Amino acid sequence: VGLNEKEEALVKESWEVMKHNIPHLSLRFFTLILEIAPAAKKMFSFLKDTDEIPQNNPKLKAHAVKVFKMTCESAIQLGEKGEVVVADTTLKWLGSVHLQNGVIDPHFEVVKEALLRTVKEAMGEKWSDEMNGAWAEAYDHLATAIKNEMHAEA
Ligand code: HEM
Ligand code: ISQ
Repeated sequence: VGLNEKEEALVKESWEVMKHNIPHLSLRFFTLILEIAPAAKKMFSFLKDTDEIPQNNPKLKAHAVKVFKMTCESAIQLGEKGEVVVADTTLKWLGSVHLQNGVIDPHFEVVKEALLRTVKEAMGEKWSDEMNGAWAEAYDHLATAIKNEMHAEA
């Protein structure tokens, strides 16, 4: 089951606003992940040997943009088709990347919280509980698909 029409509209509406500010929001998203779970820093290859503020790290920026866009685009697709549409090979790849980097299921809650806070900050006045719920549901679908791949491989 995907999103209902109202939720789909809310996800689309917020993406229309957020897509004009992708680099900034991507960094904000990652910064929130590390704020919620500082220990996660050592999991990311591009941060291991640096105390540098994430803002100045081009590799981090590229990764964060990719992840943020993927999450948003999959939310939109979920609204339209009612299923997670990330290419099958991509889903398998995501499963193994995360498994290899030591990601475990509870970590997905951290990333979820960071994503929802990013949306909230980005939308300001336009943010609503319903919008939050729509993003939460969209994220859960993608996260579940990745976790399933991780479990299949483990
Ligand atoms: C790598 C997406 C959840 C930690 C990646 C990559 C993508 C991605 C696309 C590959 C980046 C690249 O090589 O260009 C996602 C999505 C998630 C998710 C869509 C949720 C729906 C998580 C969670 C964690 C996590 C919960 C745990 C903190 C990592 C790590 C890497 C990675 C450590 C490897 C980074 C490196 O190369 O050093 N993720 N991710 N991800 N992800 Fe995630
Ligand atoms: C990988 N997986 C989840 C979230 C991320 C945020 C920034 C950079 C890489 C990521």
